[in-house]
Amino acid sequence: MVNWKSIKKYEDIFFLFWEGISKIEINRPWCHNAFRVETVKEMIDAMKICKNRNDIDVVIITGTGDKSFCSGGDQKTRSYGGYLGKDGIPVLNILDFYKKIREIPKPVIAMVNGYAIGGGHVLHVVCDLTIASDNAIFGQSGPKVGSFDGGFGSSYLARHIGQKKTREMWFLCKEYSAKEAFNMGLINKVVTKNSLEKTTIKWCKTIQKRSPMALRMIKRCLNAELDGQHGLMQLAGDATLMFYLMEESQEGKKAFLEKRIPNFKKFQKFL
Ligand code: S0N
Repeated sequence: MVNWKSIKKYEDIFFLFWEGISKIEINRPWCHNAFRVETVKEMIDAMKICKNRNDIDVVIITGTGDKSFCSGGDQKTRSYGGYLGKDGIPVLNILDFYKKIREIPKPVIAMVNGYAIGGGHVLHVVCDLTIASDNAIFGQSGPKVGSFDGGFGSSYLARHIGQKKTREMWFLCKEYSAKEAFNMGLINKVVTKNSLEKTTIKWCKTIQKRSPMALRMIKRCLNAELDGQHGLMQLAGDATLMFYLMEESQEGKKAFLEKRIPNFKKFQKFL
């Protein structure tokens, strides 16, 4: 029995927690869980909390209801130069949220419960794993509504399903069933609508038995290949973290503070 408890109240999202698992749920079902500027700001804030809290092991992203995961940017708030927030400044802040998903050193699972369209499709692509219900529908709609995502939404997508299929998806704006998505390697698993959350929780529970540091490092290494210097910086940051945990690193700091020459000779040089 899963007993979700609210971590923090927001206007556009639910942010929930249960036994080391957090769930960020877009709650705008009247527009198929399209995100507006405020929705994205809230998701970024929630993701920061997920990163900082030691008792959160894994993050689920989903949408309210059983019709939609997310239908991308709210076209009703789109203006000249981006999406308009309450401050009236046009932005495309969803890109910052995609970066947060890549950067958090914990697994992020997209639990796709219906339409994953446009920026909503990119949202699941960027997540580490995707589990979908059998009524889920996947597609890119940019060229239909006058937009495109040349970042993760295309280059990373092509790493999953190949260049030809990615071009087909973008050029034709076709929609694909969960079964088709699974067969093209776009998602990890398809389950019935009723068992979607149960299966996702089961995957989370399995992940929770694994070494957090090993998961962190493997995520960083997989990202580094595509993320260039930024990916290397993140990987190097974690290598530094691991070095800080070693006695050899501690010796350097201690010697400096004790105003003596560090004795690095005593440490084994591994082959
Ligand atoms: C999801 C679809 C396929 C569902 O179709 P269905 O079942 O026929 O329902 P509808 O009657 O169409 O929808 C019901 C109500 O929901 C509203 N609605 C649906 N989607 C949106 C949306 N994205 N924004 C605002 N409203 C939405 C409908 O308008 C309707 O409301 P009412 O009843 O009041 O008329 C179908 O709805 C669909 O195709 N939706 C649009 C999907 C889409 O094109 N999304 C946007 C794609 N672009 C992005 O997401 C850009 C993302 C982004 O920010 C970005 C990121 C990186 C680089 C570039 C960009 C960029 O902006 O360009």
